[in-house]
Amino acid sequence: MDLDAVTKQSALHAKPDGLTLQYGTAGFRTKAEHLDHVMFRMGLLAVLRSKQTKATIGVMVTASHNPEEDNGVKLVDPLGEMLAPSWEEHATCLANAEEPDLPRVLVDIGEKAAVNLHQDAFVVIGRDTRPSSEKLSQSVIDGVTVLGGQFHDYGLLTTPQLHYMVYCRNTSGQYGKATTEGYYQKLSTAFVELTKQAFCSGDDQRTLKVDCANGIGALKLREMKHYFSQGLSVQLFNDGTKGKLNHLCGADFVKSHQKPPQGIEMKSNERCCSFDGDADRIVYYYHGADGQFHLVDGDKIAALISSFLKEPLLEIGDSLSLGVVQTAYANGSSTRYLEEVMKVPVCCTKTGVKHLHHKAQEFDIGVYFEANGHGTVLFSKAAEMKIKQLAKELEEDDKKRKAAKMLENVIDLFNQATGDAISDMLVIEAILALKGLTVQQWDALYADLPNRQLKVKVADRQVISTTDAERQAVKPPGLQEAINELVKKYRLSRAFVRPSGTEDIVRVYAEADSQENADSLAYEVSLAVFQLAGGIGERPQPGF
Ligand code: 16G
Ligand code: MG
Repeated sequence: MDLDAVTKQSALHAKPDGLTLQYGTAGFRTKAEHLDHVMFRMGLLAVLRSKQTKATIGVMVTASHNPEEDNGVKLVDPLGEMLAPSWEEHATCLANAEEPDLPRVLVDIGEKAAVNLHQDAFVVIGRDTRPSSEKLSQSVIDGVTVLGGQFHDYGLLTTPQLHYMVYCRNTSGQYGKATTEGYYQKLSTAFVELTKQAFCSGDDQRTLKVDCANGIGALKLREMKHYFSQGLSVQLFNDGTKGKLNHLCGADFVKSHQKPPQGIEMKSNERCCSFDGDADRIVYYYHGADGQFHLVDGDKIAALISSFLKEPLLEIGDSLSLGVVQTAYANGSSTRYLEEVMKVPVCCTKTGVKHLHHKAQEFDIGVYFEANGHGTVLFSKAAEMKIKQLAKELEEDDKKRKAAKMLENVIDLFNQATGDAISDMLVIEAILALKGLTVQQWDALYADLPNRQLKVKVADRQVISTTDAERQAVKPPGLQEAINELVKKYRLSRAFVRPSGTEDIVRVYAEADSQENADSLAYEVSLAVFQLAGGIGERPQPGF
């Protein structure tokens, strides 16, 4: 390592004194103007990680669903997965080192992680459409080059596309071609194959309105839609030509406000969906004939997909295990439906894709979705091989072979590297077409329990710590007991609190038998947090 060169270059990306940031749930995220040094340093870190793993590492510049003024960065590990936890710590140390300490911290990481500095390094970079992203990705490149790493800058990409590129490059192209063209082709081919047997129930069924959150999803879906236009026609809204990124639109807005985004025309019973700002989340929704808004969220996506998968899996023999992974935010009705009606095992993990992803790997086929629409289905290598073999060796008209073929296309259609709004959308559309289901019929799988999410400002959100997949607060003393007492007051109720991993706030979740009760419970729990966990600013108020 040429540490003098690092020091010189770093002076051009100097860290503001005293600023400390944490590698959070999905990397660093804050106001874009505070991130130049972090980007440069993540370029450095990506080189070390690449040398250590002897593989290509990805760096994505995005702040997902957060406001346009924010930005962020996360590293992608060799198999398209989130950065390993021990390296998150290195990332935090490196980002927070004061300028004079930078070389020492860099050497330290190299030693602790046993990095062979003579190894070559290769880093791929992608960015979203934020005005700040281009300059920030240049800072990443500066970091990569000063340590002698090679790089390929993909420019504008969705986050899942960058994960895909990393995965392709580290499996010598076996997973697919590491280009956007390769991505479009792989997914579209699987989609077209899968929907071949679909009963064509008129044009209405094959049209989908997509709110792209004024983000990167619009650009990529516009490029891609010609590849699958025979099977599905998508109409893009909030495509970035007018509105502001994530402003009053996008999956996060729709899910948290439980209302439609601005900028989309919805007729009753039309199927619509929203992506978030970097296109790794998707939620569906529609207006019922009664004019009411209906949200079809990540939990219902998981229910649709797992009920669809059960049939072909049974057909090929039931030796492959199927499981669903959720977080504490999963609606109680969805968990009950999966366990009691579908008879599928359900696990609960902490919030954040890496936790779900990890747990899903314990099954042959692991369906994981957060309620906010972030998720995918993972097939173990053994399951994939078994399915592919059956699809090849059985007789043409064998029912078992048809089931295996269908599963094979499903494997190809899911972005196995991470949750992906585009890939999930195509899977959902294929299932609806194959099953001849309308969005209302899908929504009717079960009825969501009314729920409410709130935020509480506290002086230090770390005073709250949780256990049992964030469903129980162990600190501060008395908080969990207070929550338990409040929950007892309502029917079918549940509530939990957790410090956000992406914002400086505490999140409160409550559900109950009616919206009014869910709202009251959420308010009362917020008040308990405010009182027991050092609330600041205005006290929580009742009513929404
Ligand atoms: C990040 C996570 C998302 C999670 C959210 C929770 C990834 C790629 N993204 O956006 O999965 O739902 O954080 O945010 O892991 P919170 O901690 O602020 O509630
Ligand atoms: Mg996102």
